[in-house]
Amino acid sequence: MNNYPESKLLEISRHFQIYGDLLHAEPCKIGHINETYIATYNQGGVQVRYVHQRINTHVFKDPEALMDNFVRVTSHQRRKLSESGARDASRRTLTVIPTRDNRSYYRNGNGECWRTLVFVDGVRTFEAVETPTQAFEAGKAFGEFQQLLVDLPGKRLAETIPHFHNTRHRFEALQQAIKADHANRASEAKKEIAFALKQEKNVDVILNALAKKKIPERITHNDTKFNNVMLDVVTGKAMCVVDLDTVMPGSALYDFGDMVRTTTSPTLEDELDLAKVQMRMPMFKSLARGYLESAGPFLTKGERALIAFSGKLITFTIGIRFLTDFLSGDTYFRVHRPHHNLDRARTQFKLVESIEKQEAAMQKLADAV
Ligand code: GN1
Ligand code: MG
Repeated sequence: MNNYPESKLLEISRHFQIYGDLLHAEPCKIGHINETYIATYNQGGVQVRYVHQRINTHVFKDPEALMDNFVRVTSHQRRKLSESGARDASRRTLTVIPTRDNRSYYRNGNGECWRTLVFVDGVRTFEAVETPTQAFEAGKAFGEFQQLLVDLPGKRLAETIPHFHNTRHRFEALQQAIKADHANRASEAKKEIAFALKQEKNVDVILNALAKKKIPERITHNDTKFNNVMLDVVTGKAMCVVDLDTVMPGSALYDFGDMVRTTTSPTLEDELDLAKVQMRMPMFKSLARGYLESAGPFLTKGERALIAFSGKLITFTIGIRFLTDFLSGDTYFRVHRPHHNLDRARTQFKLVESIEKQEAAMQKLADAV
């Protein structure tokens, strides 16, 4: 990551409604897409922190629409939380600090787009789940996130990345990348390519269910990685989910599937030792219990029936995205070593196999919650 010089950050920060002097700022290294800085200000003698984030406009081509979604979603959630008497509403949902001309983000002369958020204190994220309780908390938090949005008023949210979890679209992109072989890497990924192409039978299942209205479109988070849940450092309870750039119309199953991908294996998504990569049933059980505790009341039968399958499908979908990016020369996901995207793809595919072996038992368990 390129560290943004503090002097430039100072210039950016002046455009937001922050009243204080910037003391220092540190980059936050989580995430493959945006650039994030935690900045500390002296505000009337008190140290206050804010989050400055540069939106990756190669990935998010319409920052205006994205920030419109962001503000609508977070304001609605905060209003509902305060009305229900929830304590700590400003730790439970993100708060956008407007610019001095009352916009939700600032675009500088170079076309860079920046937003600023209230820093949520006393919370932390984890890259990998350590206990079943954490899996439970993650499930519950994303279920609540969806639940707070079931009655969002106004027009349909904008699609910040069109076809984001559209597995057919992702599969076609992979086929094209194999054919083009721009970076001359297909020969290094023969096994992974063969595995991916063999999975075509699963590609349209959720898309067809959506198209035939067997499952509903909902407002979903779409990036429900475990490291997007902030857990309270004292109680271990989930406080807030972050990374709201992909909040848009989707399927609840995509959210649940990505939780399965990122909470049930003891490994990180780029683990090299594939023997360690596996779907662990106790984690799945806690995750499903947490999710169904908050999302159960609004999920339909059709959605519930695909709970276990969704874990396999989303893990596969992210896997083919990594593989496509590897074949295309690493243009999308930030990489930190050669073959990084190939390693990530391999890990996802190992997890797909592990889920597939246990899929029937997983579904049975979810049905019994
Ligand atoms: C990206 O940047 P980050 O880590 O929040 C990606 C997700 C992938 C994830 C894989 C906008 O998320 O879709 O699941 O990497 N986000 C976007 O780790 O493409
Ligand atoms: Mg993200």
